[in-house]
Amino acid sequence: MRIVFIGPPGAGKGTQAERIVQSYGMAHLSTGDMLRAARDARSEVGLAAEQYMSSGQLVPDDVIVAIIAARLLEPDCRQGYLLDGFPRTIAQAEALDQMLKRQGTPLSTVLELAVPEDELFKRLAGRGRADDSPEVIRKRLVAYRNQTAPLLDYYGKAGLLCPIDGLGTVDEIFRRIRAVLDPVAAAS
Ligand code: B4P
Repeated sequence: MRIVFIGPPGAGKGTQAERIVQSYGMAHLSTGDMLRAARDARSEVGLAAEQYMSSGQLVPDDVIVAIIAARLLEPDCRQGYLLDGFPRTIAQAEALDQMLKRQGTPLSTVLELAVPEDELFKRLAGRGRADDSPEVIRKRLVAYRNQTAPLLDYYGKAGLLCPIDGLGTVDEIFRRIRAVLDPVAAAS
């Protein structure tokens, strides 16, 4: 399976992604994790990305698209993958479409993890990462509304979007995800 996982900051994508990749055996491609690793390694890309991440902005599309284009060519992606946090803009989604078309590997499904904003504030305040201060969270939510939410319409029109209620315990939410993915896995 080739899956895209969309949701607002703090919806729990990373939390559920761990379970999905373990259950279904696929590569986990988290652009947030990749950027944090690049920043910690003090690479050129990581240091450039840091200024955007720490202020709640999205990292420029060309930087992220280049990272994903290289990653998708690695051997572990042949068995399928979960794109966690990518694409986050229409330009990224269009670039992904072109890559997948060239490879002849269409997406299987797009999961949207839906969580109301008041709950997102609670979860992110509890996590306490450097980019989880109230002011930065607000900026990230605005970026989500303006730049990422249009993807829901984009993938809805493509007939790929599956909304998941992201409220409840981690186990409850994972059961909802399984109910969507089991039939997709059986068909692929
Ligand atoms: P990401 O790393 O993708 O992070 P996120 O959206 O903040 O978090 P996620 O939804 O994974 O939440 P989590 O499971 O941790 O992005 C960070 C930054 O990187 C972006 O702001 C941007 O600058 C940059 N970036 C990444 N991808 C990019 C792209 N494609 N283009 C441009 N820029 C990009 O959960 C959050 C908290 O909730 C945790 O504390 C967790 O324990 C808790 N939680 C989870 N499930 C819960 C539940 N059911 N109930 C209660 N709490 C729960």
